[in-house]
Amino acid sequence: PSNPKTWRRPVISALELGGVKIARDDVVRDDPTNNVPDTIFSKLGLQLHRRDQHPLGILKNTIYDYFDTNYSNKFDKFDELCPIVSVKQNFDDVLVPADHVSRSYNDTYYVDSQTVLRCHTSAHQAELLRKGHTHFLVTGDVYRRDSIDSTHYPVFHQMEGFRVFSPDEWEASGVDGTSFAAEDLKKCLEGLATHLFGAVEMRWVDTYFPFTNPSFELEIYFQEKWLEVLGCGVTEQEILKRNGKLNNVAWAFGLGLERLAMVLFDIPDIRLFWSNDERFTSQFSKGQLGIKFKTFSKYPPCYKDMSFWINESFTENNLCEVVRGIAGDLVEEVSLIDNFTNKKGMTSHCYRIAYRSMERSLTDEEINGLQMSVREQVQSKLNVVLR
Ligand code: FA5
Ligand code: MG
Repeated sequence: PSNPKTWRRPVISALELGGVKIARDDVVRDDPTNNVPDTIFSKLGLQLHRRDQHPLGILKNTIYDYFDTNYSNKFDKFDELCPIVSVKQNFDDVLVPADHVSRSYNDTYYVDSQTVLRCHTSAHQAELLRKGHTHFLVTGDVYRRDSIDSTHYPVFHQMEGFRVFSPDEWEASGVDGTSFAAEDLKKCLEGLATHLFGAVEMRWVDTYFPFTNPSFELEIYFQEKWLEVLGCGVTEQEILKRNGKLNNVAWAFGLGLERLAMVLFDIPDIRLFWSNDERFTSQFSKGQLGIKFKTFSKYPPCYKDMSFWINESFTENNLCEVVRGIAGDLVEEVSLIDNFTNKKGMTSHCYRIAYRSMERSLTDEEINGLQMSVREQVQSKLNVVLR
């Protein structure tokens, strides 16, 4: 079929999330404060992390086992919290500054000016603290406008961990609460990494998050590279204070389930997690972490280049959204391959789009049809001038 519309999955008009019915029109709207496309709405409610035979579900259950065993079932587990949250939950409650880039329409999906698709599971920390939970794990789908390549997808999954300590737990140790929590956190996560990977090379990198201090990232050595798999740290006192835990200290972490699953199962491309192809889904079974994915023959990619003069409002995330809106999961990567500014101050970008299906070979006709639609929409929606 050369008409790109024909391979898009039909968009359903409503879905149920944690028992609540959500209409498409409540999430996708023709309204300047809404930037959620149908491609994203169609992912809401799929809950890959709740499928026991799916790599993400298998991984989630294995992490649950680690916490159940080492903390005698003390961690409360949540994996059905609604991904549609308020700006307050997603940003304010975790002290994200008012001018932080992550709040922009370019980075986050807004349902309306006060409501977003959560961009991290940290959005649930405050409410769970207020409800009195002191040890918890939150697993869920998270949404980010982002570039396109084999390890980035606009929907992925995180697991948040949170542990509150009371004064008697660190006072006896002779170190201050913050150092005590930081050390406990690192021990917990190193233990988890060993539980998942066996012996593996890992390293801690200092970083920054608005909601933790100190903050760290854990990297794992994989395919000759260091891969960032989680962020974590000692929770800012302000968050505890606001939510009824004035005299406590706490740690928190947020791990990327796809990143870990790609390493554990040898899954080469993040789009595969969304595949319904039996050659993918049939390779995994409940409780089995060790299985290595056998790639079905890789179909050849097809590259198309496109150059245009940009304007001030151009962003790569907007371009990627247009391309994904047309080609869906047939697009593997969008990369900037040339960039220059002429004497008049006009800037030209050349992007290379890699088209590849993981399930079949694409015909020239199909790809040309896609590329033609991409060119048309890039021009009409992004107001750039094709060269
Ligand atoms: C966060 O989202 C923080 N909320 C994590 C956190 C929680 C820190 C609690 C401290 C305390 P970050 O944006 O780095 O941080 O994402 C966390 C992890 O999600 C990353 O380490 C990575 O494994 C994964 N991740 C991030 N972006 C993507 C993406 N586009 N695709 C797949 N995985 C991603
Ligand atoms: Mg990070």
